[in-house]
Amino acid sequence: MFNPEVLELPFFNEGHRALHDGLHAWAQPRFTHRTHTGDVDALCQGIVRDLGQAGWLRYTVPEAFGGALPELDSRSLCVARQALGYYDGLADFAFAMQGLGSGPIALFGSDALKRKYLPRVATGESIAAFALSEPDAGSDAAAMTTRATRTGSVYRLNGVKTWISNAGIADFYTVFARLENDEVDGFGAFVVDAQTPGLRVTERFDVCAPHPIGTLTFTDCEIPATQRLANPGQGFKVALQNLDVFRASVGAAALGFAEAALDLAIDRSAARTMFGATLLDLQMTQAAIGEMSTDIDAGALLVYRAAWERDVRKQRTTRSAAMAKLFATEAAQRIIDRSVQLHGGMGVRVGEPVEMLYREIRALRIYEGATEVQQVVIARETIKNKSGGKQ
Ligand code: COS
Repeated sequence: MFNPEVLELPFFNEGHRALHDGLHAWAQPRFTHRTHTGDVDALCQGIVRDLGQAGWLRYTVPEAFGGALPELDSRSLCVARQALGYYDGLADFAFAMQGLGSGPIALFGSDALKRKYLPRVATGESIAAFALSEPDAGSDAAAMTTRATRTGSVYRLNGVKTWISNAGIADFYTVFARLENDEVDGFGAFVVDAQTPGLRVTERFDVCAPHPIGTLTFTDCEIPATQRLANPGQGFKVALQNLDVFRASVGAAALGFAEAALDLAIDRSAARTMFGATLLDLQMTQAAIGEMSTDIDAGALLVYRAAWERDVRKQRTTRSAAMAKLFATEAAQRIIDRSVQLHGGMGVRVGEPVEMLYREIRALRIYEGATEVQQVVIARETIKNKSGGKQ
């Protein structure tokens, strides 16, 4: 469970502590075994509805549009994802996607777009999605080929987006495309309603920790210019600034997964007898637990530094958010793998919570910028800082 001493650090205020306590109390009885059976779309829609009704999704939008706090608060997003991740990967996913999908509107939308979309995201009546990746443009996001061709006050979208979480259940998608025939070159960002003619979900596929995901195809899909976020040409920045906010929260979810794995490892080791003692009595086990615990605290410090810098210092957090995601997700993978090892055969038995964690953690090292992308981002920022911003 979340080390309560972390919450006493100066990164946090009473609101964060109350959010942490309230969300743990809410989630604990609901998500008991990490696994779900049944249709993943219906499960996810149900979790969004429940999160909305309980008021937790209000942390994904600003107060003026139905949210809990005046602005998107990175520490609250991280506290919430860490708490939900502790109990259930799908619950974390459902919460996170409301934020990632609507974040570009909260950060860059006109007041009219904010009024139109955000209140229903906060109540869970509307499901959001973020559509950046393409079959040939994942890590290299600027290689995207989806086009938005302008004719007067209308854009026509053509192209394919894939790896789109919530594809098929989302009510709207924030979509990024290369501009054509516009006042400037570069990229645009658009809010596209799921029912817009010319937008189809052309593929659905399964991933190792099930959640709704698939491919979207845009064929002469007409979008009024009023659905554009920011000025023409600013689309790439919209995507990357949104990712700067949510990358730290991916690290927070990984921390929640890792804490669950550590607790399971301790419980299992204490219960398991071998060589005339418990597994927990063996120093080899204690060495593992010492490292797991240290990695979790180190990850928490990086995650909450990034979130605090954004909330309090109001500064761009590209470097610290990349470090938080890189370290916390890689550490969580190591921690969960060790927990599986301490479980022995039980660790690979399908349906065991630790086996589910092993599947849940894997995608976090890939989505919202793979580990290797974070390494490049950190290196670039570090080199730039060293040369006094002259690079
Ligand atoms: N915030 C705001 N603007 C940013 C930014 C950030 N964090 N990072 C870069 N930019 C701006 C740059 O300043 C530059 O602007 P100008 O053209 O005005 O100078 C522009 O964006 C392009 O930046 P850059 O040259 O660094 O882009 P690259 O194509 O070299 O690559 C990476 C940037 C690799 C970092 C980017 O493509 C990336 O993050 N890829 C991963 C994408 C991802 O996370 N995919 C998962 C999808 S969500 S599941």
